[in-house]
Amino acid sequence: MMKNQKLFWVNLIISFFLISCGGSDVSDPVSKPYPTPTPEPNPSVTIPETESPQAQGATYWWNEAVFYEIFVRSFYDSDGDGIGDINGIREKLDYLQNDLGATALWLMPINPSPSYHGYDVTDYKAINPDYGTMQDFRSLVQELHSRGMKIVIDYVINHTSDQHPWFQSAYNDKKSTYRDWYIFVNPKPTYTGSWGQGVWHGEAPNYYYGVFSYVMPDLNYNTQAVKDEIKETSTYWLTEVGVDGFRLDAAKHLIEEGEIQDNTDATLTYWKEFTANMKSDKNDAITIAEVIDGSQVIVKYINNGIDLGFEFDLAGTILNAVKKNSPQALKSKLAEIRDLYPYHQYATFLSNHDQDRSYETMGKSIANSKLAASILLTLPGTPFIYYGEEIGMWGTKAGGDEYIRTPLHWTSDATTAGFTTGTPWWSIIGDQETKNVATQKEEDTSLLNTYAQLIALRKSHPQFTKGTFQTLGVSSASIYGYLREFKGKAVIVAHNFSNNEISSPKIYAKKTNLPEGTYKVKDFISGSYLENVKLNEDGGFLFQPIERIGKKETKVLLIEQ
Ligand SMILES: [Ca+2]
Ligand SMILES: [Ca+2]
Repeated sequence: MMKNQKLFWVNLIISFFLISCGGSDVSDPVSKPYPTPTPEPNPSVTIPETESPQAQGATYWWNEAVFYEIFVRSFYDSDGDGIGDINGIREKLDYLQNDLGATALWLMPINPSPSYHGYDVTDYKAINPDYGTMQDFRSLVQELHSRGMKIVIDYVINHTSDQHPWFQSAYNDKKSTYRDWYIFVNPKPTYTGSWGQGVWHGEAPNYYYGVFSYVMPDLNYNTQAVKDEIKETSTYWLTEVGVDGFRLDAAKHLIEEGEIQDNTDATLTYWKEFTANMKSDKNDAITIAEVIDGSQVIVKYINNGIDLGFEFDLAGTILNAVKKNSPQALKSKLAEIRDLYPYHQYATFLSNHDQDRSYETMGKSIANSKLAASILLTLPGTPFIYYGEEIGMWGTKAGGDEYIRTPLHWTSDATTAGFTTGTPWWSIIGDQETKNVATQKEEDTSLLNTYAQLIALRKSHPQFTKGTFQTLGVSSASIYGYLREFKGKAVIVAHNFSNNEISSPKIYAKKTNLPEGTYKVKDFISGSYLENVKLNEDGGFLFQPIERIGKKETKVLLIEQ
């Protein structure tokens, strides 16, 4: 007792001393004052070259959009048959718009199809009866538009289903008017497709071409009637149903030139014609191409009328960089992309319905998932979020693609996850106790609320959507810092890729587009103002705005005069 009493008094005296001294020597790092900022480039410090400010370019509505990719079968079931449907999407629009903040939807195929995924269509102008009716879809489009949201549908026109009446007629009747809508040959050629797959299917004398599968015969775009039909179909969806554009499935496989089957000149020419027709139907309609290829190839499509292409290499690079705790590869990939594409004209994402879920790829780490989301939502380009990514759903393709397309977890319910009142079409994948919308909505620091916060930040600051991008110098190789600037307002984003906390990083730029002067610095997350930063006549600066950046943490600093 005596000893404890003595300790009490010692502590009290120390506490009093520290309080009266302003706590400057307290070992608790939380109360440590910020290091003395260096207000302007210090001549004694050699500042390494940093990237020059980017020039501003034209942007479009989709540059301000945040897209959400929906597999309708797995999103939400409105009628208890265990299959997600169009009315289910309508019921969840408050979640998408208000809780998450998405502004546009991409629906995976909604046309009738014999497969569960729908990437083999049997009627291009109808709705899959599993998902509802055309009236349901029209109501969804109407409601989205009344909310100021956009909708894009998957347009799967490289091939049809082998069950499509066109193909049935063409295969069974050599004299069919649909015979030249497909590619029939006899004898069977010996060459294979670009990944070694067999591309010739059927039996003599009806060998036919199908780049993906015998159940997906390719349409023959050397036949004018096919082009006319597909053009008329796109006009129907744009002008009569009112969709805002198309995600173009398998865009690089459209027209073969003999054994050259991918990315042919004829394919590029076709898209140029297709997009021109589309814009004459609806001038702000968007096309987003799925070209699974390198950036150098994707950009050819952008230069031939397509609005956006999914940046597959960038997606992989973001996930790898986060997993490997180093931003270096991401820095060079982003520099390449910015040089290659028209200003900001690319679609960014982490993973889609054809890839292992991003949470899985990054080692099932919520910290990694938050960092990846922070990168995705602060970069230029148009971000796409794959349903379930925002709550950390897992799943790999190893057992089949169904495992990356399982029902979305709305609640923690063990058998339905709140997806249906019936039996879900595919089992709940698990982890729904915490990886569900209802639970994560209630937790301020959940992955869902991290997405929501970043989306809100992006939408309220045009620096992110329309602003320039400039890599900053940072005193640690584990931190990736960049400046996004628009009309004299800027944001500094700093991501710590390492698994260690980093103290007092220096952040600098030799030159920026910002005018000389003193700027306020606000930490977006905490809402508090830090020390001001002074910019020299070149807009250059060197400062130490933050005392520390936690492991895998992102700091967002708003810089305003
Ligand atoms: Ca249903
Ligand atoms: Ca083709």
